[in-house]
Amino acid sequence: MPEFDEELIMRLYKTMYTIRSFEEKVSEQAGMGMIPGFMIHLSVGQEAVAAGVCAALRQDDYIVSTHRGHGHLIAKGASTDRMMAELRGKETGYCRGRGGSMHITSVEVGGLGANGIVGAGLVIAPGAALSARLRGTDQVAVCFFGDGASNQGTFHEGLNLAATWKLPVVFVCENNGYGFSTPQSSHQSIGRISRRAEAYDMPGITVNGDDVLEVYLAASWAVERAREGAGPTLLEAVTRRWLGHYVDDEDDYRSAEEKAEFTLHDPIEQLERRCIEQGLTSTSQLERIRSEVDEEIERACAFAEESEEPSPEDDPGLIFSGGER
Ligand SMILES: Cc1ncc(C[n+]2csc(CCOP(=O)(O)OP(=O)(O)O)c2C)c(N)n1
Ligand SMILES: [Mg+2]
Repeated sequence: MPEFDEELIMRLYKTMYTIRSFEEKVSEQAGMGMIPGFMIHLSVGQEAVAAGVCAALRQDDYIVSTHRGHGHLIAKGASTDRMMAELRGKETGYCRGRGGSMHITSVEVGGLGANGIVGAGLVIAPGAALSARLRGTDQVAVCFFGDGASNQGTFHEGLNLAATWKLPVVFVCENNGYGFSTPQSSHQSIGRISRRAEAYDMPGITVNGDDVLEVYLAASWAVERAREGAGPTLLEAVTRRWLGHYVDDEDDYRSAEEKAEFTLHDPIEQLERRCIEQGLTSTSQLERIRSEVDEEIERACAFAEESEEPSPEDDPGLIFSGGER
């Protein structure tokens, strides 16, 4: 069982705070019309899931993300400057400005893509895991998906195949209680999605997705199990999406009282309190991490701002069609 040493806790804290700081900046810039498109999905409030799960992974392990994927990629080690450039549609972005928020990825850190198709990753991750087995490596593939996605056919296909072939996959359900505006109680008859694991004879675990240490412990167990060849796990992390479904969503389907509750469960503040109470760190050390991260995000914004727009002559559509449209 992994130990919670100070280095690990500070790393988890820094990752969560980087995701928060990055996305708050994205929200601000989207509001100013600086980010092309309106389909920008933020994960503010859900940072502990990405941070806790990815801390249990190696650089060469895979993650398959969702439409709400900035946090997953940051937690897996992507650089915030190239991410910010991608969101701004610049040539220096991870996908040379062609992917944007919903299709961003970095293969170098094991990212197999964000995806606009809800539930698509549930069949991509078993494929990545199968490739690892066929190549004789011990890589693991993590699939992030939402509560809404757990009703897609791909959920059942992906879990069934992964369990039957004992593939090294960890299925991580970020249960934020909503599929867009539909509350979980209106889109499925069960409360705990992890119970569905029973149907595929794999372990199903539900954790408090606001508690990064709990997420990390459960993910470490599932990743180790997958790596040793014991097969997949369904890990459900119960969490909260603080903001609208996407940046322009008015979010009028949730009451003011419900929204006010969210911040009481802030995963970053919870870890801060725990660290101070247990004497693991000092307030000034945490402040130092936050100001370093804020500076990093400012540099990322400047990098994106100064980067070139993609050139029309270099349009991949033109290249693939030999210059003809
Ligand atoms: C196959 C498919 N169906 C519907 C949509 C429209 N859509 C986009 S996000 C979303 C809700 C997804 O909910 P969930 O899986 O819980 O993820 P969350 O947004 O809560 O992170 C829907 C229905 C889509 N993009 N793809
Ligand atoms: Mg959801």
